[in-house]
Amino acid sequence: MRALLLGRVLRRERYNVLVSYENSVYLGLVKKKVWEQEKVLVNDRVWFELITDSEVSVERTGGRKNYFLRPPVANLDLLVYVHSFKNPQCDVRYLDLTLGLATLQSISVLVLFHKADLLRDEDIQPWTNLYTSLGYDVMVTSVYYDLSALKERLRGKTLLLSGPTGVGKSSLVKALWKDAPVRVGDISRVGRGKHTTSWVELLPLDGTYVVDAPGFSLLEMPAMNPWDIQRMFPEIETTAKGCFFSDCLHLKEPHCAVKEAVNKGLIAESRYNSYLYYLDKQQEEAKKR
Ligand SMILES: Nc1nc2c(ncn2[C@@H]2O[C@H](COP(=O)(O)OP(=O)(O)OP(=O)(O)O)[C@@H](O)[C@H]2O)c(=O)[nH]1
Ligand SMILES: [Zn+2]
Repeated sequence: MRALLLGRVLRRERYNVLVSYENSVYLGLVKKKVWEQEKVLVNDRVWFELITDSEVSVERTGGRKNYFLRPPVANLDLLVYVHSFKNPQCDVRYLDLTLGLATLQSISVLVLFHKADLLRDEDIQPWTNLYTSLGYDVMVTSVYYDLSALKERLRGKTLLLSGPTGVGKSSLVKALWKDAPVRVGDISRVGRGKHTTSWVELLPLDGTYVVDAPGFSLLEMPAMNPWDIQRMFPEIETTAKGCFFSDCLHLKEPHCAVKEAVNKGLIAESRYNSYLYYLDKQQEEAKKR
């Protein structure tokens, strides 16, 4: 048996992938069983065998430090979540979900409060204070501001840029890396939604790898239990230790330390509302299963 080589998946389409190994890129044919059982995600390490000069057979995936199925990507160094308060006014729920999902997998997150040119500093400051106090990394950005500190922060990382549609993700990529093959308002992307065949790939941009995943602008909530939802909100999880009932979900239970903390302003109401929203969503999903 020939020895297998270890490569990296740069791009994923239906049943095949592009695999980089040393300085070459190969078309990787994925065995049906491997595709179905292991999925094979963008940025996966994969063990492969050479078939021809340009084709390889992907035999299995290597270990993953983290992964998402939608978009199909693994081994992220950083999740960058872009939020704007105006044009569009985004719901912080999506921000809280992304932070929560990253927390569950111990992925570093960077929050960008973007389009800051449209707002006054004092409108953003309370939000920056909130998320910074929770231990998250926050930067206030605009394509009209100097982005060199952000570019430095991203250097060498493999990252996923997430955020509601229209928040400015493509514009940011274009502003950070002038020769990025990302077109602002690209018409060809329209319609490449959930049900159309599409590919996901890593864009090498000056030492940084950015996942290009059209149609997956926001992460989706996977199947979870109520305790996972609680773990997505570290300040709620910590405070819950003081609840009278050990299985308190912080809804209508008496002597709930979480609700007391919300009333006292120690836990932000917006965070508690996000928690309630995802708990409710989880329970709806659980009923369907
Ligand atoms: N005022 C202002 N407008 C911005 C900024 N960044 C992007 N925009 C504008 O916001 C609009 C949407 O930007 P895109 O980059 O297409 O947004 P996107 O997040 O990639 O959107 P999707 O591809 O739909 O997910 C465009 O009209 C941009 O010119 C900014 O910092 N300030
Ligand atoms: Zn409670």
